Amino acid sequence: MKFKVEKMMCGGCVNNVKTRLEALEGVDSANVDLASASAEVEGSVDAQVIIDTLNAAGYPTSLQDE
Ligand SMILES: [Cu+2]
Repeated sequence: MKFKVEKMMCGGCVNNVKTRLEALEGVDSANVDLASASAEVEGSVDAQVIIDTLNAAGYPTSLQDE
């Protein structure tokens, strides 16, 4: 699944988002990219869980069409 993740400003934000995603149950891997403001998540987690988690962390997130 690919997500648009807004308000990431630096490498610290990227690491923060990546750590939060990989802490979620069902997430196998998360690749977060600052330049394209996106996150690619592999696993069996529900997209809404990702969106809620990152929104709560201060990064407005939405599912991106393939
Ligand atoms: Cu930052």
